[in-house]
Amino acid sequence: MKISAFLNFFLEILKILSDKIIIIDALEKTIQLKIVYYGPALSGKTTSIKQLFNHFGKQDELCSIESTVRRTLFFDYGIISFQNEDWLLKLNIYSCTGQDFYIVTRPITLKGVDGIIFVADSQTSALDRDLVSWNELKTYFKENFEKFPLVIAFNKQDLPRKFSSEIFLKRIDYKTYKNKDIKYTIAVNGENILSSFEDILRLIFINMKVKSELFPAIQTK
Ligand SMILES: Nc1nc2c(ncn2[C@@H]2O[C@H](COP(=O)(O)OP(=O)(O)OP(=O)(O)O)[C@@H](O)[C@H]2O)c(=O)[nH]1
Ligand SMILES: [Mg+2]
Repeated sequence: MKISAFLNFFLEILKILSDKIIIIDALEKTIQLKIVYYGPALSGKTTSIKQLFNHFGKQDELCSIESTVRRTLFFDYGIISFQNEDWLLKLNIYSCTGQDFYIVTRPITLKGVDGIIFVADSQTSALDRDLVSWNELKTYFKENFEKFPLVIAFNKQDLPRKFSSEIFLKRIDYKTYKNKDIKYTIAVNGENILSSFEDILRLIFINMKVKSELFPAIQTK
């Protein structure tokens, strides 16, 4: 999808929601969102973010704190902004490190998150690690996780030995969740990276719309 089509998508949403949702700073005319790529070690979180920033020509603005062997130490971080004549949409994008050695950084990175892309490694050998990572993520949310906006990206679809996504979905009892979606990605060549990103934004906005309808008194700042 071209950037213009992508932008139009947001401008449409902004038109619908700009006077309804709570994180809008009406004075500054800015909407800020935080999106985190989460998942087990080496599942492709950093690669996915890099592809996303490449797509928008922002590769120089992505800050990755990596070890000498290119593993994420704390997180990757960057901002993608969209401006129309009235509003600035600022998307703060992070990845958590998948290495357990740095586990303390994960809940910190998740603080104030609006939506998550859970990057699962689809290799058969990684299924258990995906499940452990999912269960850990759940513990950071307590009861809100069920309805929290989240896209599961089954990454590394180019590799031959993959588990069926059905197995993973059954093990996590996917059908009990709301505001969730599923994508199949190949981060190394960018396949479905943008559509996963659009999807999480869509889920975030749906979630906010619901919230604003539920709590009309606190809609605006
Ligand atoms: N074949 C294949 N390899 C991938 C894909 N996505 C990522 N990789 C490779 O998997 C390895 C790990 O990718 P990263 O993006 O660094 O993974 P990560 O999830 O950020 O890893 P940590 O930050 O250490 O948790 C790298 O060698 C990538 O090139 C994919 O879709 N297909
Ligand atoms: Mg990484």
